[in-house]
Amino acid sequence: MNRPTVDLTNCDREPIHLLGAIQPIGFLLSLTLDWIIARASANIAEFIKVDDGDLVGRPLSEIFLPETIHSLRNRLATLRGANAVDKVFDTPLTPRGQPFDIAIHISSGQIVIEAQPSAARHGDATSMVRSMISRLDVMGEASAFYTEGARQVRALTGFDRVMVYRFAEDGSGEVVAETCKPGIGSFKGLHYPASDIPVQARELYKRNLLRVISDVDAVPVAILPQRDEKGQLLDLSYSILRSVSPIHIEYLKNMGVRASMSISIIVDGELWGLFACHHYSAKSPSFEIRSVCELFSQMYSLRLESRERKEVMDYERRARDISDQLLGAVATNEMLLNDPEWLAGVLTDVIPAEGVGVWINGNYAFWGITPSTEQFARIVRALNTAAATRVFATDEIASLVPEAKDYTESAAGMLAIPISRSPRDYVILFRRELVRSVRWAGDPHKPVEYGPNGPRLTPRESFAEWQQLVQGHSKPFSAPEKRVAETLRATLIEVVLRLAGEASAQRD
Ligand code: BLA
Repeated sequence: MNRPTVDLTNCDREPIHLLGAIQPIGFLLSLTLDWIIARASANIAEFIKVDDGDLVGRPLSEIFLPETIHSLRNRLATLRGANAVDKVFDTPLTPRGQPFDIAIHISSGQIVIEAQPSAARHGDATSMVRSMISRLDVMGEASAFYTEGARQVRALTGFDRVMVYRFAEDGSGEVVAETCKPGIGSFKGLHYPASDIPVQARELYKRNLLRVISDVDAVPVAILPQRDEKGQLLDLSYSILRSVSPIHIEYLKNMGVRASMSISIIVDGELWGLFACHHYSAKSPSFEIRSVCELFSQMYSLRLESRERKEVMDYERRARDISDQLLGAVATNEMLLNDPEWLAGVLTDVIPAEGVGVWINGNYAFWGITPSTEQFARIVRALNTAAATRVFATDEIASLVPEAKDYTESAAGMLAIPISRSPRDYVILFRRELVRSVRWAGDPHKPVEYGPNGPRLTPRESFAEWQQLVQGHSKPFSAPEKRVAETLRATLIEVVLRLAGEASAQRD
């Protein structure tokens, strides 16, 4: 089996967990389940004294101290599940050898041991995380909560830049918070296309919460033999030292970044985002710091999850209040058409939009930035033929009305609420094209040079790529927004019925 050639068009297919190499900051051994060495990274002699000759096929007990093997066996016995990794700190591996930090896990039916020379310990991980977390609990606004998370990670790790990178539903992302050393420019507010962190990487990051790239200039070290007798490569999904995709290395190089680390933020079982860290010289956080980061991120994710639940509840409560306001206002507003500004104010309070159009019995009224009357009429006709009896939302009106691609500066997306039983009357919320509402922040680092994969792998180019991808699209209407719109539809139908009732009573 040959490895597929990876280029910028098929990044999703690069098997990043099967690259067969580690970073040179430590070494790796894989063992059969009876502790016979099956594979070793080619750099092992740089770390421990081994006799000449091949290690493969020899019992680990010929090399490691018996007490070290004993504590590793204990760790293995208490590992929770196949996907767990345990660590032992500050332990010598060989007689009179230096102490190592060691990680142990099971993969592809083998025991995987990774070791890195010990670093100075910081203290008790749990109490460190507790004090980091306590500072988060006083953060009110979401943006303050994100920034404080980034600050805590930076204080712990000392990376030059720490960002909170948040994924959108389509896999693209935005830097929503950032803290960095002065004078290195800002990425805050920038958006990037989904392909910058391809699908298989996002999947892996849901399972394995942290990865470090210590030095983009370091030469990866092969794990030998690459394949076992069944022809299998060692699955490095849970490896601590895994060497990473050369395409991503080039991306970092073009950014001028020398070392990077990212930690997954998981909300409701999905990859919500990452703490993304950059350093402008080589950097290799210790196993202990990595563990604290992972634990912090898990606690942070739980806090975020409950904040987001509360936000949805608050949002739905506000939507109910708005429904009540609409119903209550009928007595004073004879016709919705007479005061579109009031109606828009009420609606956009819960579903942000730049413009609102109301269409009742062939009469219409507008507020904000909307298509023209003729364009609006054609949208309504298209909606009628689409038999919209429920709320209809799209981030690309042109998918329904092709001419809409010519007026994305006034409306690129819409949410249409049918407000009469026959689908003829509507309240429509309009959103402008997304790229127009996004800020191009700061002046990101100039790329140092372009590598073999060309200029696409730079932050500025990926912002341009993202701009192209979202051209003609608005910010999509979210699932909670669509749910709220359904509630408002029921209310508006009732309002319209009442208005019709009042009108006919006045005529009688
Ligand atoms: C991985 N891409 C990543 C990672 C990040 C980014 C954070 C995780 C690895 C890490 O911690 O460094 C992207 N980094 C960003 C973004 C910002 C940032 C958006 O700082 C914004 C400020 N990358 C590309 C293209 C491809 C690609 C075009 O730009 C593929 C053709 C691939 N990115 C790619 C791959 C990985 C990756 C394969 C996985 C690396 C690995 O874990 O092995």
